[in-house]
Amino acid sequence: MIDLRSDTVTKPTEEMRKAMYTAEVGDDVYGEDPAVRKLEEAAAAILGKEAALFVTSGTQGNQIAVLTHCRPGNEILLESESHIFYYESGAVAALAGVQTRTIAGNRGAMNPADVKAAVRPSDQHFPETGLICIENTHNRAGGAIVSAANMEEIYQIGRENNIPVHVDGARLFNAAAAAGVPVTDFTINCDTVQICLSKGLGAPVGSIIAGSKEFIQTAHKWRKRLGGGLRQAGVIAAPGYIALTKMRTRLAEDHDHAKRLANGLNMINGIEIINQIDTNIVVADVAGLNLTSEAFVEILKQQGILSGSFGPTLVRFTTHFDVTAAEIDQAIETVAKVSKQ
Ligand code: TLP
Repeated sequence: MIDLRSDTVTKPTEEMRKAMYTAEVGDDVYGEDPAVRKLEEAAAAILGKEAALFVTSGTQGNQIAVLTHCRPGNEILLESESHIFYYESGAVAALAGVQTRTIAGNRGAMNPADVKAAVRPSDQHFPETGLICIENTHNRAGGAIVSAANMEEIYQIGRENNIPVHVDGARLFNAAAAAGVPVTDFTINCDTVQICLSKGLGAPVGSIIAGSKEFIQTAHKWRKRLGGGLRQAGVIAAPGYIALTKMRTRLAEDHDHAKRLANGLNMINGIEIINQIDTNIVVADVAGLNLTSEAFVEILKQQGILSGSFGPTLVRFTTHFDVTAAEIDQAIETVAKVSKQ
């Protein structure tokens, strides 16, 4: 099987598995796990924030951020197809008791003028705008990079109105690698950030949230409330540390593979690649084959290629370190074959 469903499917490397085995551990709820501390300190330094917290998943990290920044009855501003809005099971409503106000973006980037216009004036009728969320790279926009300049303008609006800005940076290191800049070029333009260790970086589990010391202190409490206070968590933090410190530099390879895949698929009659390939996500429209995405995904699966339905006729392919260039070519050949039938 060539698994292009997501970059979440990677298996831990040999080095990660060894690190799990040898990790020095303690009870992290007491703050006594050396491997967790090492990961959190490294993450805070790399992300340019005062402090960081190891959390179980990207979803948990985003939710802790919303819970920490907001009060029930607040309104949060976020892009119309952002993960927090689209893919987190309505958690912001169910857990934080906030309402969402979505802003349609261009390739995942919200227009700062739209964000400014959506900020609520002080009036007893209105909810208070409690948070602005930016997603970078933007998943449903096909791994599009939101520019640091766009983030800076939105962050400025946040500061002028006393509204914090959170970045869902599940794939922020992909953005940094593709733009050829340090990740701090992005994180300087937000109060808090969530990054996933278990996507392109290849760790088996875990995310990091980072921000001010004060934010992380409150976030600790929310993590505990959500059942995310883990004990000898060093066994999962240790591979996370390797992911964070050693896997960032190879993300460019995934981006090259995505371009190779997109170019190959685009040559096939009936398939149209609809996104600009900034990073590791390729979105194909299969309407020209007179198939639904679900039917197409199923046919491909029978031929040993896994992909994901991304809309009625849209199919997502995501590259990652467990897929080689030869397998990308094999995937293109297979799609060409099934498209002729
Ligand atoms: N995205 C997953 C699915 O949930 C769609 C994927 O396969 O792409 N933010 C962004 C931008 C994400 O893409 C994801 C995961 C998350 C947050 C949540 O991370 P996890 O899965 O660790 O909760």
